[in-house]
Amino acid sequence: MTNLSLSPILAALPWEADYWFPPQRSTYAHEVDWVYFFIGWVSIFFFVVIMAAMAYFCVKYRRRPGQPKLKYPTHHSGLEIAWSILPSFLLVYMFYAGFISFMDMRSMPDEAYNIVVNGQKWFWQFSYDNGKIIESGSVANDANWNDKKSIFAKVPRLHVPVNTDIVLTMNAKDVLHSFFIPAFRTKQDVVPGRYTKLWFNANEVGVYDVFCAEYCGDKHSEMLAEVVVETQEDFDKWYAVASDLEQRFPDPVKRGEYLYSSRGCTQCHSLDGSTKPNGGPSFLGWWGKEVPVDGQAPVKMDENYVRESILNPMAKVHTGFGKIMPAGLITKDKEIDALITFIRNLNQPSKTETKK
Ligand code: HEC
Ligand SMILES: [Cu+2]
Repeated sequence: MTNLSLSPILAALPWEADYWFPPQRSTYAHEVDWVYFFIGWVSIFFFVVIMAAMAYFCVKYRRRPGQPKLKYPTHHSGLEIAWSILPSFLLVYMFYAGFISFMDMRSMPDEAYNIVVNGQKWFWQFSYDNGKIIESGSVANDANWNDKKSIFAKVPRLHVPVNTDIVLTMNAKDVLHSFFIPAFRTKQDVVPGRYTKLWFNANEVGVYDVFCAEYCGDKHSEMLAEVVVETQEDFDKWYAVASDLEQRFPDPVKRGEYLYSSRGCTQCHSLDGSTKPNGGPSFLGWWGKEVPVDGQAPVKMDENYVRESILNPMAKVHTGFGKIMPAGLITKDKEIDALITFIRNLNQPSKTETKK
């Protein structure tokens, strides 16, 4: 894209990027490195030349005993114009090279694969295709996470196809975060109340680290993720499985738990009997009991009540709680079934449903 003709030659030299940085794995990574190393080496070159000349002149023209003080030149227009104008070509080139690759990184490609990124204390969430799949670090029972045993076991993974333009539309729920993929040489602030975008085209299959690059509190350093770059074929396979919750979580309790933690219920409903501030009743404790309801006779909390509460939260409002539960968080019958199983199981663990 950019005509930085020297860069392939320089890229082949041992002192270039790979020695200092992670491998260049996006289409624009080499441009970023080129500008960085160009400025770096120009600075080193002039530093060495100027320091050496200064040291040499200090010795050569030092004042010797008995030597009269010499008159020295005060001004030389030709020299001064030369040392102002010549380096300005270098500076203009530095600006040009940086600006061109910056513009390249900041102009979103027209046709791209779109993924929504949510940053919040202290995890990343990736939503594909109208929220059909949410890859989230808050649930650790995805097969992908089980093959790792460290604290990184819950790291959410952003799956993308190789050699494809990907646009991330990003938003933060609480404070400023920053989405940083060192191997792609790209970084973008993720801001509450505003969407920011970032694009990349990964050029090699592999798994690459993602960091939060904006200090966002206690566990900032644990706000990790990974980008999984795979062939279109592998990506399609992953997508098919990931978008089919029944295949991904064959156990309906696990499926219900996944829905609970990925569709926002966690914000208002606890699983331990406690009431969240400005939230709703806990999922633990009411199953099978008579629930007091505003302006109507009490209803028993059973499958039908839970179903109605999810589809039409205002139909019966649990006394003592506000009319704040949004409708439409879960609408598919199968998903509601799984959630009901999860809530029932929480209150009456059944051996058949939880056994491995
Ligand atoms: C913004 C807060 C909020 C969110 C998010 C929320 N709820 Fe609720 N929910 C409430 C409140 C408040 C009540 C009690 C008032 C009412 O019945 O509408 C309630 C009631 C319920 C009830 C009836 C329980 C009872 O004891 O009466 C069920 C079941 C339920 N919610 C399920 C869900 C599920 C499933 C989700 C996630 C998909 C969810 N809620 C998300 C606030 C929320
Ligand atoms: Cu952060």
